[in-house]
Amino acid sequence: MTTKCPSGSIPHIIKAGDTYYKLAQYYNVSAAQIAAANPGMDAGNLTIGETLCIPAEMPAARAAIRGGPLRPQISGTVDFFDAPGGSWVCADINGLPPYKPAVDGQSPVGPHGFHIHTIGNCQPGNSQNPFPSSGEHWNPTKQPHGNHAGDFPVLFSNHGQARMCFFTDKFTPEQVIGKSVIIHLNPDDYRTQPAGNSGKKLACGVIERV
Ligand SMILES: [Cu+2]
Repeated sequence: MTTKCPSGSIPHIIKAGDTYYKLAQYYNVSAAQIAAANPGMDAGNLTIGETLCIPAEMPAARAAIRGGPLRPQISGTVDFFDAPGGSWVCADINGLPPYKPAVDGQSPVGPHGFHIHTIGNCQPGNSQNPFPSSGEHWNPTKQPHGNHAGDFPVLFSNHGQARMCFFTDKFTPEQVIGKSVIIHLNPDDYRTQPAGNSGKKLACGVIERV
């Protein structure tokens, strides 16, 4: 079933485990607002694949995320909403690799380093050097890594799926249009310079105006 949502609301395709409460947290609205905007829906019996209209502001910018040579099955979105004093950033990513603990001095696989890089070029490259054209971390204020404007919280996978929203006062959505969002293989330690020792690039998306 396809539903056209009124302007000023976001179509959300219902996935396993979705509840009005969880979606309210994810989209930064109230569960009551979601209920009011979807009068025909039974909140206690949501049907996977149907569309809910979320009465939230449309994102100002979005990166469509695609996996590269090391993990082609990754897909998803990172949305950037205008928020007072900065941006509200929401990631919804599928196809992440299974967690692997650190062994033999190698970094664990996941949770995943997650950053804005300077160049909006997601040319996949090869498995030795994925996404070679996406540039370094976006760091307009010349801060150490850990406090780059484009440093994000690590991305936690739940059997391949990650969903997270966070607030940052380090940029507005307008300021990051044309840059890229990168997901790395390994966790970000937020201290190794210049990139947190987060390993190879698994996925990339160019941030575009919505
Ligand atoms: Cu990065």
